[in-house]
Formats: sequence, structure tokens, C-alpha cells
Amino acid sequence: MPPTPDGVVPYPPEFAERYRAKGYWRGQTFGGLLRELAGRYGERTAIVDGDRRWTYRDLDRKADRLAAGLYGLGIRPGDRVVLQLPNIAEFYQVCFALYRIGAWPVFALPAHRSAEIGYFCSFTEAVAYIHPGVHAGYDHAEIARGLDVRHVLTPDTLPETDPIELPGPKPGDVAFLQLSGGSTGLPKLIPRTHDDYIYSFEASARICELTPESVYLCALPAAHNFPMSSPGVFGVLSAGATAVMAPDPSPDTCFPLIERERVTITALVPPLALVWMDAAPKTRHDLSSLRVLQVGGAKFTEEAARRVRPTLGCTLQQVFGMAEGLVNYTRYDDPEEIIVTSQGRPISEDDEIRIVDDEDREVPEGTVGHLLTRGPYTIRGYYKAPEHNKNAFTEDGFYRTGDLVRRLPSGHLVVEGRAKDQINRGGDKIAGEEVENHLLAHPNVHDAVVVGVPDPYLGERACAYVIPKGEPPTRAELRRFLRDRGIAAFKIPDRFEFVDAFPTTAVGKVSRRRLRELS
Ligand code: OOB
Repeated sequence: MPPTPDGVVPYPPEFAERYRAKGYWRGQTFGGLLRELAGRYGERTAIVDGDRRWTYRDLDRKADRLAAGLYGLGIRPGDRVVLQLPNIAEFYQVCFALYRIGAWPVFALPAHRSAEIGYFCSFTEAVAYIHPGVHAGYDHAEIARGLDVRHVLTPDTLPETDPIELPGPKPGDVAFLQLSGGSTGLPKLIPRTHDDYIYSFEASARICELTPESVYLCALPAAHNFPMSSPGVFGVLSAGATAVMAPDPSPDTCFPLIERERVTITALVPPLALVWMDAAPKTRHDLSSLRVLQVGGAKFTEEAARRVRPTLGCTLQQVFGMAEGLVNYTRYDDPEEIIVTSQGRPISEDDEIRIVDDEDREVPEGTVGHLLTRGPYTIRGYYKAPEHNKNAFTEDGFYRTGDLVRRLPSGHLVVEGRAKDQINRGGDKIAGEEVENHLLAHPNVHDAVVVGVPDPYLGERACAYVIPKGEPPTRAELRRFLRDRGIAAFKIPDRFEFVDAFPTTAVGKVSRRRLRELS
């Protein structure tokens, strides 16, 4: 499918029709959904943030008031707004306000700095940047100073006014732009529609058996797809349950919250799950309410997976998902062996899975191959990226995930590795090329390649191989240089190695594989 003039590749009509006919896309928008929920669960607690407790009605009203205020500022349907908020209640107020207008949030992570935010603003021609002010010791006003946007807002300056009638978007319209982990130069943006996203988190909430009594702790950054929709806070809200916001994911912060709010389910990346399992036996806090620990974002080792039940006394649920769409879950009633050794099976019967060799031929069942997927909540193209889309999608619309998997007879997928040039640093995704481009801007760097090297705690760490020129820079200088370029701290390589030349492949390209093996 060719992209529409707004840079979005639509679902082909015959697929859209099928997804609607099968009831996956139920023709609802985020704004309409919140109104539905406020009607059904009005006085129940939707969001807990410190001492603040917002009911469903509070959230609905606050979204209406902010939508009116933002509209008053001139924010219109289809406008992009770069949103960089941490785990606070206003995150959802802003989301729903923009959804009600039909403006698109662009979900930046709290760790992003001026390089990333500047790029998101210029690439999407954003009209506004919403930031937290000083957060985790960093003043985001610094980023705002360098931006060319019409409005800069913080939680203290959100313009609430009396609600107005807004026509609102259609269910098939794009609701927001999510970030891809990326494997090439700059992060790609992922357009998700109201219809497709609502399906993915409502179905996830059913798989996770959420009820109005469930209490979800949002410990990972709220802007990430995992705590947003798998089932995440949106799935939690769709079930009339309660979301508790954790300012950071440490046991010191989260264990008291679990005890105080009687949390039943939460989601972590593997390195945090390890930290929690170390801390749990020593804690004086009562964690007995916790029924499910979801782990995903990166491969959870079988050895660690086996320790979840004995140390935390709850069920492990492995989650293998991607912001582009497809999400796999182990089910609560799966055999323990499947839960600890697989990364789950897809949400939907209409998630099409192909496992292929380098020539796109299906591999024999049970062998490892490239995972391709297509389905009712997987995108058909990145935003404004027609050239990149030619490689990232097959002609018939399958997304090339870049993951190497094999399938068990039960349909569960086991992630065996990755074919894309992406570093997965404990769930934080780094495109080597993006960091290389920054390093190449240094006057004493002749060439640089950044690869992932194995790490027992994070799964992978980033290592930069650098060919210096002239006066060789020190490691500290390169770290400072990258920080001054304004990139997120998690992208700054953990290690720097200076070399005279890079190993090459038979055709003379730099061999990332051989560089990885060097370390
Ligand atoms: C989640 O989303 P993204 O977009 O940050 O990253 C997606 C990539 C996948 O393609 C895969 O390479 C890796 O992250 N990944 C896993 C994994 N979960 C994600 N690799 C091995 N085992 C897993 N369980 O990371 C994401 C989105 C929604 C739910 C959960 C994770």
C-alpha cells in the first residue's frame, strides 16, 4: 500500500474489513472509551500517584478540561505534540486530552535529551513539547530552549478550561506516534490507530484476566509500549482496575507501594526482575498481594525465570512484544516448563506468523528463522519512511521484526537471537548506527562501530570500536562528547576499544559479527 499524504501506510481495505467483521476493531476511539469507562466505573480509582487518587470520573473530566484548553491554544486534529512525561497521573490526562482533539502525542522517553527531542520535533513538525520541568535531577527546560515549537508546557502550566464540544477523530485514524527501538540512523516513528491499539490492550487485559479488583504497578516508563498496553495502564483502565504510578522501578520505591496499594500485577524488564528477586527475601514489606510478574523487553534467561515463583511467590508471565504491534504472552495456565522456557504466543488468532530463512522461505517447523508478522494491530509502515519501509516490510505487508525465533508445537515462540543491528541493553534499545554517527562528529575519530557485547546482568552492553585519527581521544572525553551532543545516557557505550582497523566480511563490509566476537 502506498502511504497517504500524511505519511501513514493504511491497512489494505480488505484487511480492515476483516478485522472489523471479526470484532477486533470495535469502532471506538480513546476519547469515547474513556467516556464509556467513566460511565461504568465512575467513582472507582483509576490512577494513584503519590497521595493523589483520581477516579474514572476525575480522569474523564480532567481530559475534557485539558482538551478544551489545548484547543484554545490552537492545537488541532492531526497536530503532533512531543510528550515527555515521567510516571505521573498527568501523563494520561494529556494523552486522553490529545486523543479527544485528535492531535497525536509523540511518545518520547524520560531519558531522551536534546538530540532525540529536537529530532522528534523537527521530523514530525510538532506544534508543542510537554515536559516535566526538573525530573530526576535534570531540567528539561534546557531541551525546550533549543526547540522550534509553538508551545512548551509542563504539568504546572497545562491549560484547563471549561469543556467544549469537539468533533474528535474517527476510530480508524492515527491516535499517536510510538518510537521504535530502531536499528538504523535515527529512531523510526510508529503510527498506531485508535481501533488497532484499543484492540491490543483490551485483548491483553482479557489474557491477563484483569478485573476491577486488579491493581497494576506502572514501574517501567509510562511512555513505553509494554507498561502502556501489554496490558499496561490502558489495559488496566479498560478493565475498570487501578493503576499505581511508581516514580522509579527500584525495590525501595516499589515494595512499599505494593504493600500499601495491594498491587496484584506489574511489568519489568529482565535486569529489574533480577534486582527484585535479590531484594525480595530481605524485605520487610508484604508482597503477598502480587499474583503476576510480567517480564519482557529483552530475553529473560531460563535460570532466572525459574526463580520467580520461589522468590516472589507469584506467577511469571513472559511478554515478547514490539511497539510495531505483535505481542506474545505466556498464559497463566500454561505448563510451568512453557512459562519458563518460552516467550509466549500471540494475542490474536489473526496474528500471522512466518518464520523464514535469509531468502524469505519458510523454515521447517521447529527450526530457527526470521520472524515476520502481520495482523490486526501490527503496523503496515513507519511514519514518513517510504525507503526504509521497503526493507522493513515484505511486499504483502509482513513486518520484518529482526528477531530470530523458533516455534514450539504449542505455538509458543522462543526468541533465539536477533538479526537486526540493534543493541538490547536490558530492554533499552540502541541503534548502533545512531551512536556511530555522533562519534564520527568527533574531530579525532576516523571511524566507529558500536555493537552489543554479552553481559550477565543486562543481557547486552554497548561497546564502541573506534579508529582514532590524530591525537587519540580518551574514553572519558568520548563519553563527555556524546553527552554534550545531547543523547540519552543509556546510549552512551559502556566500553570503548581503540583499534587500527575493523574486521571485514568477504565482500569487504565491516563485520559487526566479528567485532562482537572480539570482545
Ligand atoms: C518491547 O518493545 P520495543 O519496541 O521496545 O522492542 C521490541 C524488541 C523485539 O523486536 C525484540 O527484539 C525485543 O524487543 N524483545 C524481546 C522480548 N520482548 C521484546 N526479546 C526477547 N524476549 C522478550 N520477551 O520491548 C515490548 C513491547 C510490548 C511488550 C513487551 C515488550
